[in-house]
Amino acid sequence: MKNLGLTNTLLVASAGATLVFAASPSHAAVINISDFTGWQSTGNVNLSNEQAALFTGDGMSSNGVSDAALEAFLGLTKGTLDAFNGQNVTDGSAIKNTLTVQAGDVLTFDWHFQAGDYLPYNDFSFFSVGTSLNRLADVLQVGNFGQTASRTAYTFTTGGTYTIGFGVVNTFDRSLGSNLIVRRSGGDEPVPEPVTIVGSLAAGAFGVVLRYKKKQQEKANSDV
Ligand SMILES: [Ca+2]
Ligand SMILES: [Ca+2]
Repeated sequence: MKNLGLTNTLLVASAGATLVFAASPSHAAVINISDFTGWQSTGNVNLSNEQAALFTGDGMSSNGVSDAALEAFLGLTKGTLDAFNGQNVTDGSAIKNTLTVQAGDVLTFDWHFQAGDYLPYNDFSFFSVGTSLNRLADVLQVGNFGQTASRTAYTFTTGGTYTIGFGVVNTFDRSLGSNLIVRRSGGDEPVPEPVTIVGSLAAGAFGVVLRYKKKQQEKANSDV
């Protein structure tokens, strides 16, 4: 992203959501998400100015919504998530907003995926642009109970108005939830915060044995 002054920044408010367009000298613009409070959500989601935190169901305290409900919410054809994953997606959470762009515009965001499950339960996180799905990370990539953080820049090849969505889902069953955090790109805070990493690793180390046992007990009740 170009380092431009405020005079070059156009603030566009749409349906309560704020997206910052930092105009570059060329035609294309870099689009940062500056506030998540105006985004629509379904499932178990926490929205703030700085970030959106999305959680799958976990069979205990967290409730997601069905994959069919997620597809309807995001404007995806029914069955898209199962087909995309090649495995049965069961539940999850999602957020969405509408964005009008020109060809060449770039949407940037930081994200962090925490897998709370192990293979073959390939929980995954994604973002959608219109009806196209893009994988962010899954258990297969980060390993059992693993995590990863990255920055994604998506270039729109065609101008228009798009529904932009983010989601995280369970695969095969609805237990051992995973989560996705999305943040505006270019913020001062690292993604994820060091304290969060330490806490997650500690919790993972202590929880792994219990989680395997728990899953074996639940296997007979697994959702399909
Ligand atoms: Ca399914
Ligand atoms: Ca899971």
